Amino acid sequence: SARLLTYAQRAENHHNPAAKALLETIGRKKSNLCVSVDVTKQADFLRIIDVVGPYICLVKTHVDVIEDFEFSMIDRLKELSAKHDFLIFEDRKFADIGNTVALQYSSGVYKISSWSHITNAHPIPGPGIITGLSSIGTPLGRGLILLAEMSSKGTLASGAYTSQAVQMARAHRDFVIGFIAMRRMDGVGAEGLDSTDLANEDFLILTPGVGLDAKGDSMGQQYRTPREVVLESGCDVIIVGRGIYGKGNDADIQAQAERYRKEGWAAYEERISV
Ligand code: 6AU
Repeated sequence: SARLLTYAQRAENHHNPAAKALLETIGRKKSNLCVSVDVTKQADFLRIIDVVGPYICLVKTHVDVIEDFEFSMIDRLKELSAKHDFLIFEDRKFADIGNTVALQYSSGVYKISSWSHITNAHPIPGPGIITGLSSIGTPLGRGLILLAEMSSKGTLASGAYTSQAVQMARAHRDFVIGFIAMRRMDGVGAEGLDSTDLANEDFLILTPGVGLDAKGDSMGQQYRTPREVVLESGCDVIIVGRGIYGKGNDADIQAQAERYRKEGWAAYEERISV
């Protein structure tokens, strides 16, 4: 199973360009850290990314929370992505019919498909959401992450819902590169499927709800440590927001980014060594 392979080995086996590039970047930078930059001003957004850039494989954005958004911010983001060698993940959480999500992905103010290597979607509408997003994203070499589980208390994404999300992804392995999930999805919803085929499948598990200093927030978020997430649950990328950008001045933010990078990488090294 992919759980015991190195990121570099997995990069060689991957055909989706975004998944391949992400796995290569993780190996090259020795970082499985994705920073989520959920701030509301362009200047703060760009400054934080410049500070954490050296320590991350991926920046996760919520562009629709930026109050003073101008499209030139995307050009600056792309420059930082080249300067620091990271990929971009717009956390759009699409959740509509195929035709609508294709428009939301390609058009409007943000034109997400033109700059975001990876985006995500809820499986709730059924496979048409993948077809719609793929019609835009596949020609551009993009990758899609499905939300198979969530980090929040009381989430409805569990049990049969999670299994069916994984089954939807298996039917579109060229474009769906992985999941937002709290654990590996190996074998989930796989009853009756060919075991060698399953052993060769390699979905990336990107996991939010990661924090070293808090257990949660007042609105249902729940945190686990990088060690619990990567070593015990077998996830591939830790997504950290307030645990990094919420920690004060630039020096503090930089120190936190380095701390989470080290913790996430040590947990991975321990995982592949057993
Ligand atoms: O570290 P935090 O709690 O400050 O931020 C976590 C980030 C937020 C959420 O929108 C996002 O991760 N997130 C997601 C994603 C990435 O899809 C899913 C989920 O289940 N929980 C979660 O927190 O930007």
